[in-house]
Amino acid sequence: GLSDDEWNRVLGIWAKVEPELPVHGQEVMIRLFQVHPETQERFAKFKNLKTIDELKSSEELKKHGTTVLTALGRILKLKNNHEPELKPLAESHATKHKIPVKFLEFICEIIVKVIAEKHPSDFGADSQAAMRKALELFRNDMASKYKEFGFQG
Ligand code: CLN
Repeated sequence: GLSDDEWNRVLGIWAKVEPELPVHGQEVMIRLFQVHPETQERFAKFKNLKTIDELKSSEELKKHGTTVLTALGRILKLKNNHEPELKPLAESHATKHKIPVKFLEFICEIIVKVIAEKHPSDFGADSQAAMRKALELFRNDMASKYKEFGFQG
C-alpha cells in the first residue's frame, strides 16, 4: 500500500485536476487513441473518429473522458479501501468490454504524463512516484478481480 504521505500527494494533485476534469479527460482519451490506436478500436462509439479534429470536436469523447476520470477519482479517494468502487468497474471491463490489463497500463501512463504537462509546478518527482504507485495498486487489484470474473486479461 501507500504511506499517508504518498496518499496526501496523490489526493493533493487530484484536487488540482478536478476543477478541469473534462479537459484532462479529453486530453487523456485523445492521447491514448493516438499512441495506442488499438484502444480506440474497442469503442464502437469512437472508432469512426479519424482525424485529430474529429477527436477534439467530439463532445461524446470529452464526456467519456470525464466519466473515466470521475470513476478513477472516486477510487483514489477511497485509498486502500477501493474494492466496492473497483469491483463493478472490473466486472464491466472484464466481462463486457473485455479490456486487457495491458490497456490499463497504457492509460495509467498517459494519465501521469497529461497531469505532469498540465501541472508542472505541482507535480514533482515525489508526487509522480506516489501517483504511479496508486495507479499500480489500482491496476493490480483490477487484474485480480478480472481473474475472479474468469477473464485472464
Ligand atoms: Fe473504461 C466504459 C472507467 C480504462 C474501455 N470505463 C467505462 C465506464 C467507466 C469507465 C466508468 C462506464 C461504465 C462501465 O461501462 O463500466 N475505464 C474507466 C477507468 C479506466 C478505464 C476508471 C482506467 C483509468 N476503459 C479503459 C481502457 C479501455 C476502456 C483501458 C480501453 C481504452 S482505456 N471503458 C471501455 C469501454 C467502455 C468503457 C469500451 C464502454 C464505452 C461505451 O460504449 O459507453
